[in-house]
Amino acid sequence: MLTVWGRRNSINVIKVLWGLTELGLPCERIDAGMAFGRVNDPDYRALNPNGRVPTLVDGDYVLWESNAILRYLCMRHGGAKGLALYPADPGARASVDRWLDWQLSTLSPAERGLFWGMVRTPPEKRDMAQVRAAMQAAAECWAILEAQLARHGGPYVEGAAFTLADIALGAYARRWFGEEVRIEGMPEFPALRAWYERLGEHEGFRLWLGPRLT
Ligand SMILES: N[C@@H](CCC(=O)N[C@@H](CS)C(=O)NCC(=O)O)C(=O)O
Repeated sequence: MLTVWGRRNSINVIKVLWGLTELGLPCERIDAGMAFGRVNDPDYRALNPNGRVPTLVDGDYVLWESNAILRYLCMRHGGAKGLALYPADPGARASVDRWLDWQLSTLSPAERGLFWGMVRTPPEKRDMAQVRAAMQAAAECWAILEAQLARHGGPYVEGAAFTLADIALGAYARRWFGEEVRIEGMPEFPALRAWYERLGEHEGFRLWLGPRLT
């Protein structure tokens, strides 16, 4: 049995849960992080020295870093579905990897202040100048994906096939297009929006990203 440690409102946990749903893999989930605590307990730190979520436990094997977990699930347990999500061809695989790396290194730090400012900060404490700056930074990132989608016509990030790139970026797109985070001046991205709406066809998206963001 696979075990995922992590609260279900964490974007990095959600990516993993969506991946598991795509692959049809059952898991046990244990709440941890923020209000649930646990992440500073010695037994949890032994699993994940960062004290972050998610952590995957697969028998004796333990793994942290959500995108690494997604890759592992595809390679270890995914079979043909795993190869569709994370293709074997080196060029196709590296193209998916670059979006996973880009999500971690570029998109996530850029949009963090928008999500935290609008969803996890009470209105009276919001610094709207910071929120707007984060919105601009996130918009610059989304413009890159808009251009990619417009150039090849979709339907997915890497073209014809739905891959891990759609999961990792789709979870963040939920934070961009969601009503919880809408502020004035957000640019329209038509190709991005069409892709985002297509993600709603996926059960994993509906299950894990359908509920209100918290
Ligand atoms: N790069 C890591 C980031 C992990 C991370 O920062 N997770 C956040 C939740 S999205 C966390 O653990 N926050 C502290 C907490 O929940 O207590 C990954 O992708 O797994």
